[in-house]
Amino acid sequence: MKVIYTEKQRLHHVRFEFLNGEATPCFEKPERADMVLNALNSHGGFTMVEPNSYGDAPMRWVHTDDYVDFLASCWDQWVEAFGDVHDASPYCFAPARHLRNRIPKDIEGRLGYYSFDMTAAITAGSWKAIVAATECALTGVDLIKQGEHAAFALCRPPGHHAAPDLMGGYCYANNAAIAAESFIRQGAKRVAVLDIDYHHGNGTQSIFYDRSDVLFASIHGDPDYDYPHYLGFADEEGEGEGLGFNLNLPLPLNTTDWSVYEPALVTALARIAEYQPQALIISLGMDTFADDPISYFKLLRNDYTKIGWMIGLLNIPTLFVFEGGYAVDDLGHNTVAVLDGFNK
Ligand code: Q9C
Ligand code: ZN
Repeated sequence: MKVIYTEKQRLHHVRFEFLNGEATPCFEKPERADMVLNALNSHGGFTMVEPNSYGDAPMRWVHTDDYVDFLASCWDQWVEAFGDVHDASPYCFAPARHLRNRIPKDIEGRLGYYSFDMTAAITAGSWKAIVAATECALTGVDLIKQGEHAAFALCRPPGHHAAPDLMGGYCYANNAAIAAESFIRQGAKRVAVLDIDYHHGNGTQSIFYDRSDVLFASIHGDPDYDYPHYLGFADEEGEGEGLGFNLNLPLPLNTTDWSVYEPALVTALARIAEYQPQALIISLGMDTFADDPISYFKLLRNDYTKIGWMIGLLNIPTLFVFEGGYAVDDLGHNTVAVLDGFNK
């Protein structure tokens, strides 16, 4: 299987995030990709390829122009205002109730306008890495269009929390959504996105909520008790044309081991099989692992082999797009287990 990765993604490295009120080194860090690369190389059977160049035009398929322009210019505006000592981080938010939904002129106002939380700061190299991550996903689509049955886009930063004009949850550009849209623009009538990150893929859901040509299915920790808190409930089924094409399967924290996870996966895969997509995108978050430091499911290494195997049984051209996963010691081997299971 081909793996698309570029070192340019290392340029994005946020220093701190707030966890339980404390400034903590950011969990989403370049070493995550290193661990996956190491495991892929020591396992063998994977070929690393560099992404093609696509620029930021594909980002504008699913994100608004003003948001993409903001991402591209944010760091320079921040440096002009405050220097380059600290990461550009919002503290005040437009989506809050009782406030006006208008785009302010100053950088702090704009950061808050385009953010829904404080976990997506911007650093000097972020923009280049954000573009590079989308290019990894887009290259994966094109490899599949050229005849590969599957590919793995090792994207950083991740993307599934990024909505049309909002960053958050370590995500800026929605790599999986851009890949889905690329399949559609190259002629696919139906594309499915299966999101198995521990956190609900609120951004992907929002992007495709009123569309029937992209089915979104997500298995995740119950948002009544965990991030992203305000989306991802079972009664969100799509709207308009998209009604019936959004499937959320929230599961309980702490008690979700394989015995609870497997039936949800069977439900999601059955819905995807019924939909008969021409391409499948897996938002591959590995934070469902028992030892993940910020998540509460109890999946184990061999469960990942079963997940990959079950996805492979659908026999649909499949692009894996890397999302979350923060237990760095096991992250690489767990990721390889999914891909290995898929290949069995
Ligand atoms: N106490 C991804 O996995 N912080 N983003 C949660 C819960 C934000 C996760 C803290 C988690 C974002 C791509
Ligand atoms: Zn996650």
